[in-house]
Amino acid sequence: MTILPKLVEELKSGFSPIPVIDISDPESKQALVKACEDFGFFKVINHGVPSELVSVLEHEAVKFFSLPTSYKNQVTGYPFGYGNGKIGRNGDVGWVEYLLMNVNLDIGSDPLKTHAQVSLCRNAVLEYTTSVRKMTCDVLEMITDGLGIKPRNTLSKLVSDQNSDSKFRLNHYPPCPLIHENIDGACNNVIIGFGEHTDPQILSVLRSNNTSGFQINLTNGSWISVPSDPSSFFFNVCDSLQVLTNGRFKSVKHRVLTNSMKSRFSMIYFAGPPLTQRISPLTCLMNNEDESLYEEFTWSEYKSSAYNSRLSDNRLQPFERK
Ligand code: GA4
Repeated sequence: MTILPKLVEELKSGFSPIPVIDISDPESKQALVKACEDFGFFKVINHGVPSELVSVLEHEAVKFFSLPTSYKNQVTGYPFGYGNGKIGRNGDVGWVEYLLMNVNLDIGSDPLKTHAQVSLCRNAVLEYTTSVRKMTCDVLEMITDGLGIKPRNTLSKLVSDQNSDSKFRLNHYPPCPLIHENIDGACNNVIIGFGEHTDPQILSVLRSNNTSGFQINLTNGSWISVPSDPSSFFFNVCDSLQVLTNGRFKSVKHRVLTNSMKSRFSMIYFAGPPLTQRISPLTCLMNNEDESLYEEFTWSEYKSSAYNSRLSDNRLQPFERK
């Protein structure tokens, strides 16, 4: 056994290497920084988000996805609204249906506004995202403390700004009965729910029901499954936070595999900055001899570039300094 023998043994025994951070404990800040450096991913417990907000929203999501397709298809307004099978506009597909919306109702269109039957869902989203945004700001402030950056709202203010461009996504991965046959005749279920990608924003916050399928890519290139935990939140470091830390934090590649038996429901809050925000490495994190690895961009420029990319593209590459 040559490949990561310890990790393989640990995974077999049900152990998960994913960092678990108790954010009610101020001592967790160093562990948080380490998780962002080593994995770009961590699970948060003792988060303070009321479980009723989660269950009300999950209930509304299940109700929404069980509506007739003809109704769901009316919730349009690309890139927002309802989508089924297609991800983005550049040919990516997945075994998933979703509802994507702006968190801030003052920016862009609100695809749910005109759909009476789903306005309940919108109310649940507002209450949920308000609470999850607060948790996200707490996490960002613990991160700045852990990095020794002052003031402690250096990162959280990008997300709490009233013009912050944050998105929210409900995903439904229906059970996928398709079985793929390998060349040697062995069967395995390898249908992709949502293909591998990194998220463009600062942090994204995922909560799912008890159906597994989510995987992250480790820095050595291997994929590991993230055991589902409906009472916790999973945080991804996204591209913009990688740039703000000049590559010290890793924007984690992730994907979702389908399950042949059970539906997976997930809700993701994508914490983004205001459109006009300039993104470049924080000078307080740079030593004299350090050079910026990236050209400065505004969040609006990065988004335009992202929407012209394929899901699995390395979206930061065009912004890397030569
Ligand atoms: C990935 C993260 C979020 O889900 C998302 C996605 C967006 C979309 O589904 O509209 C993108 C994808 C995501 C990055 C590249 C482009 C845009 C699909 C796609 C192929 C809402 C986001 O902000 O970027």
